[in-house]
Amino acid sequence: MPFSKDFLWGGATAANQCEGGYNLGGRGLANVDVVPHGKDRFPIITGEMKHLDFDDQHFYPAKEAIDMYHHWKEDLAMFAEMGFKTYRMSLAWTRIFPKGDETEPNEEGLAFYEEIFKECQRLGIEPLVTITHFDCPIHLIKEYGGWRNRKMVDFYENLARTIFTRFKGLVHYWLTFNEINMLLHAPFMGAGLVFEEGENKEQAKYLAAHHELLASAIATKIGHEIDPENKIGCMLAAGEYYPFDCHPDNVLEAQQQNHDNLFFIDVQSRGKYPNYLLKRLEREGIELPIQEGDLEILAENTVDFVSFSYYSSRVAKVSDGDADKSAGNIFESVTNPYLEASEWGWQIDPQGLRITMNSVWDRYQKPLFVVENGLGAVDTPDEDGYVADDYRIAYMAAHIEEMKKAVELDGVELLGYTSWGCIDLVSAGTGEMSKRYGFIYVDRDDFGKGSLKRTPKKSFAWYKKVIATNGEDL
Ligand code: BGP
Repeated sequence: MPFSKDFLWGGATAANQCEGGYNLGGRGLANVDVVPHGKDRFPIITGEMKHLDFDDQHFYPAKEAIDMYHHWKEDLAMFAEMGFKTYRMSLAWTRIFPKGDETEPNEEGLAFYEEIFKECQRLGIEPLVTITHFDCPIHLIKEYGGWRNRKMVDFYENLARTIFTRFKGLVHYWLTFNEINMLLHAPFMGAGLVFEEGENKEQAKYLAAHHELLASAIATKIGHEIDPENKIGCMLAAGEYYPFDCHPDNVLEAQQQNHDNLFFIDVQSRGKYPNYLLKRLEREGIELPIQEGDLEILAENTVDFVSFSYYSSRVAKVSDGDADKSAGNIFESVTNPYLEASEWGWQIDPQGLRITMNSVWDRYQKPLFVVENGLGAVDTPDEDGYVADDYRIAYMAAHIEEMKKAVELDGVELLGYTSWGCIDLVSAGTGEMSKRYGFIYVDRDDFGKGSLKRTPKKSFAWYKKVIATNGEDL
């Protein structure tokens, strides 16, 4: 049997994509609340367009999302019915610190999550909690400029200390930042950055990167001090870059693009900035805002495990200006002619999961955790609301099969697997509801219409069987 008996099967969500209740329970506004659906979404999430408030011209899907704020108990019951051993979710920072810079937390927000964790415990589901998933209080963006400001480290530390203390014994698995490398591609989502006219954008991103890495290390330290049982991980938007062909230029290009993604994890897992990054930043005249003592903090507080999302591999080619491009997780890549693609143009490469797992394992020699993987597809329910999503089952079975090989044939150490969007939720990239990932259909459309009724899809029963057989029966 490739997977250990305590292998953590489950599913993943993020507060901003499912919770809703944006103005309830004393919650403050967050960056993700004001990101609309539609054509302005992309310039906003990349920090190119300033949009920090609601207006009448846009629809804001995160405001209500799938209203998990009111449906969480029913949703957890369905996850338990599938046999989930773990449930990955994130905290809305603004439920706990509505503005972000308060010293005292909002009790209502803490109580909300405490109830969820207690219910998880009752159901035998181990929560896996992402402290920040594309989430930053809007007040911290307006007042401090987001993560380019070092004060963010203190605010995050306060958040981390508060939650580690309050949820001690209820939560044992933590991720500090979702897809930390996404900061370079979606800086408003990843770091609350909105670029000023004429600002050196690369410089701003690396200021934010250092501050997040430092905050992550400090949180890891505090988490371990408060409860030595805590397992704290980093989280990478993974997907190996393949060279377009064996031309050494393309092989080198792939290596360099892999470096750009991996440097965050190098710091979090190995405890120091890699030379390749320091040399490049030096050549480009970009400075890291390292202060006395920072490097020691990074060195002394590395993560316990390395988690990642995997949707596709990527392809690197020098001077790829005229190459065919395929859509991907926020950023596009050169098209791989050997692969099919999803309806949203994301290429499908199950073997790439095995390849990626091997690379990450070889590099860090720490247990891995696949915390996102899945297929965003259009689902068409029949008159009873049932979706026969064989395409999703095929996608997941193929990926789990390759994951199995990585464990069984290659000896990669793996803690668990949480599929992305185990219940339909709002897409991070597009803001659509129609890009569905779930085992559970949620009746809601791209503009917020629908009853919010939950209905198991065909994949629900399939995943239940996968978990029951510990991945044997796919
Ligand atoms: C990752 C994010 C998730 C999720 C997923 C799918 O980048 O961590 O939040 O949304 O991608 O992307 P999308 O929702 O754009 O289909």
